[in-house]
Amino acid sequence: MARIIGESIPNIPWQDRPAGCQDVMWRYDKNPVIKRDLIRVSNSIFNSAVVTYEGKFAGVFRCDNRAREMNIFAGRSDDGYNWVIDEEPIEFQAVDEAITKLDYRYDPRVVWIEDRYWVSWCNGYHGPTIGMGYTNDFKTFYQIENAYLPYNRNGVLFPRKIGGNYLMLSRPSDTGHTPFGDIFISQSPDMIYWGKHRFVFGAYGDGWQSKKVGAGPIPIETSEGWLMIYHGVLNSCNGFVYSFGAALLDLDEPWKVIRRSRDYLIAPWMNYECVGDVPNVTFPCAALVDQDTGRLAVYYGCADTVTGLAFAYVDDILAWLETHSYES
Ligand code: BMA
Repeated sequence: MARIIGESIPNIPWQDRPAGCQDVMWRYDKNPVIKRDLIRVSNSIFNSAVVTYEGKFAGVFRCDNRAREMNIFAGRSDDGYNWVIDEEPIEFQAVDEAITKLDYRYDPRVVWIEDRYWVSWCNGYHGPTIGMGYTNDFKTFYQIENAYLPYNRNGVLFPRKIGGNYLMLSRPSDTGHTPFGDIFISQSPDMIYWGKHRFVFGAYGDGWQSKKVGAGPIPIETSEGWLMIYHGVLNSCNGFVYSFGAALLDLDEPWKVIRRSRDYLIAPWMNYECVGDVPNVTFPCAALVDQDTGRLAVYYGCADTVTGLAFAYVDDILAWLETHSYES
């Protein structure tokens, strides 16, 4: 069994693999776990980030409102299934109002590093770039400088420094729906100045990840390498189709790819993934991992409308990568 370097989450949301299911990852049988109208103002609640907080759970949620404005909201849960999400979006305290001026915010990720929860998201600043902030209590949030020049999306931090620097995956982008997209990694000594940009991997083949790829949840540290769950996009005759798979990155030099899945783990199959504001989208932004049992719970946006939950064992994904990778 691979060793997982993370936290013990005995109360992780979990259902055993259904009888007869041969898939590496399976869905929560009561999906969607978060419905589109959980709060009064929401049109949709989807690509969202969940972490452990004081023995329970908290998160930052993408809620588009009924004017279809994209923003991020804080929420809390005792069990990871039932959520209370604030009715008002996060209001960031900032060093400079030029930074907090709101165009839009979406697709948050959250990670505990050292002494605080860091939040990254796609931030509208003369086009999409990576917004950065932090909180300790999911009540007061502070915003710092954007990580990059526009245009960029899917900024995903590693949960610890590597080689003395913070590391972040991202996906250089454009102003629109981006018909391309490869994953890069950047380093920073202080979460403000980002450099040493390296290519990790790009769109590949003719299938589910042939148009573009982007990082998903915070990478999971294991004795075998960083387990990274990422989304891939197929450009079908009926538009983009978003699925997700997994890759294994080198522990010390995570721009070096050990394996990268040939098959997807989850693709839009269920009605709530195929029908919604944007059909055929499964878009993971968060994962809880229990280091003691290897249980993994992934939160993913479904059809840009609701949030789903899916389960797997980290060891099963690592074993599956050995037989279902492009490198194998
Ligand atoms: C991407 C992002 C995601 C969204 C996806 C599908 O470019 O905008 O927020 O889920 O498209 O619409």
